[in-house]
Amino acid sequence: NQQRSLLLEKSSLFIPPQGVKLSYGTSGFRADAAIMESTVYRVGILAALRSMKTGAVIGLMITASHNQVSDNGVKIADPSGGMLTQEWEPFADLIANAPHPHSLVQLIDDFLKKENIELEGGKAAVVLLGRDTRPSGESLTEAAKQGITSILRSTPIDEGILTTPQLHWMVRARNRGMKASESDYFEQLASSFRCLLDLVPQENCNKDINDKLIVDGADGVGGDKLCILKKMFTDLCIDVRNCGSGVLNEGVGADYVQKEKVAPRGFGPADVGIRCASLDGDADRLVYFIMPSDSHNKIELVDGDKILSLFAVFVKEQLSIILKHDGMVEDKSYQPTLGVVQTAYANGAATDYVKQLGLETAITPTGVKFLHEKAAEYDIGIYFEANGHGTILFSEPFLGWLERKNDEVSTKAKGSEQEKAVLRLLAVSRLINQAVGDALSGLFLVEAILQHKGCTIHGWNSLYHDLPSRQLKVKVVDRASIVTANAETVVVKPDGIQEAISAETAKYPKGRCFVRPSGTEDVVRVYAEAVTQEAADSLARAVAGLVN
Ligand code: NG1
Ligand code: ZN
Repeated sequence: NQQRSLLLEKSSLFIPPQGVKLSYGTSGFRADAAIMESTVYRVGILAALRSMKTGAVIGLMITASHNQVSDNGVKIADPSGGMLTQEWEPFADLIANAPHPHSLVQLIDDFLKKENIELEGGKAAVVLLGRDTRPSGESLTEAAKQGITSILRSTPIDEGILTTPQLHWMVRARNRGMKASESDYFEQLASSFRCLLDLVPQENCNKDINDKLIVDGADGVGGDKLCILKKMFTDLCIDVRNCGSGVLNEGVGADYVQKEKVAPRGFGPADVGIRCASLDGDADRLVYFIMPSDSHNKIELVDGDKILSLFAVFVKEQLSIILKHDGMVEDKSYQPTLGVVQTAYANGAATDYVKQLGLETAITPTGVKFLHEKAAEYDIGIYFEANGHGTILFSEPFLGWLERKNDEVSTKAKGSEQEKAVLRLLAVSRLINQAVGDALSGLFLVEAILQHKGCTIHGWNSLYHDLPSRQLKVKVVDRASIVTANAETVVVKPDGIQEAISAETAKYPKGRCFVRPSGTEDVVRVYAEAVTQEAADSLARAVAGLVN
């Protein structure tokens, strides 16, 4: 039939290189850009099928985030704006690795039957495409379009260069019938940020929390977008560096800053003590840092755990103001749940801190999809990876309750603290990306909260003190031979390794250590924590020796 011959014809132009086997990891497919074309083409097909199956707009993002500039990757955004459902990941692996057009077409045929997807009669497919600034992005976008148009009645819409979270946001907004262009995104961020600034308590309005913020754009897409946002405010002092004139992610970016704990390129002694932040290559991660005066470029890292803690304190405060109306009586009619979700990479001190705030905490395996899913179980779910990927999710019932509260207080208690708290949380729900972690919206929320509290980065950083930690990467022959359990905190295969790790860890007071295969790089990651930096380093090295 027509569909079959279209697929055969087009896919014969995208034959996968021999001997390459890719898998849809924690963030889609990633590899050297030179071997990605056929994969991206096939993910284009998958995106079109996913759109038909769900009857909704699907997103396809071409990025390799914090990887080196010569790599590229591709991932799918589901109708909600979240990651592709895990149920389709095996199909993604199958078609990406199908050796020739006939096997590809057969796999697709079988899948269509299994999933009951009608290519004719159902809704036409729409796929939004975005890409980061990698030079390979343009031709890979072409391959994706070819994939999408290999399925009859499927339309690609090329949104050009975007941050990953922008694309996810657009998919979510479109599927909810909301305004969904890039300028709508900027407008929503700007207006909700402005709303939070207007609600800063009087006593903190003119407090000098350190007038300036310096942002490392990783020489990627985030810096450019931040420059656009920044222009929407006259009174914001943001100095954006590493905006694309240097090599993407080379000695710059949130991943580098967080893992190496050193300042990015372009930062020097003149920046000592100033509030600094770093985005990653596709702007879905954000960390802050301070350049101390006493060392070369060793920084004080204010990581995703600290961002999470700042958000948690603020949200908890505002929520309790709302629940305490008429003086001290708590509103017992509705008790929203507030939870914090982290991974094993969260610093032990951070987890202790949020527990001590009285918040429920949960640990999931690495990968946004796991954190996001868990956070969505709460009315307000705050999740962050230590590396700076995270957001705050608000449930629909909670937002409905907040809107009703807003109506109530705007007549009965105009100008009250309660009304302000309601307006603040509503603004947060509009500012912070509801689809996925977003460095830009996260940055504006951090800035708003610091203003609100009249708090400097130093004050924020001393919410708690990180336990010294070390992360190492180990090259192994086959990283898949390491199998973990309990949110990746124990190794169950190969036999004996966990016993050896535990024995090593026991030698260190307050020691904590785990290993897991990376989902984005061909390495095994080792994480160690202990009471001194020397101890954490030595534990990490010893355990790296065990897996090698
Ligand atoms: P892998 O390579 O699976 O460790 C890394 C990050 C994840 C996540 C993904 C996606 C660490 C230790 N791991 O995954 O948290 O952000 O990249 O970008 O930072
Ligand atoms: Zn990223």
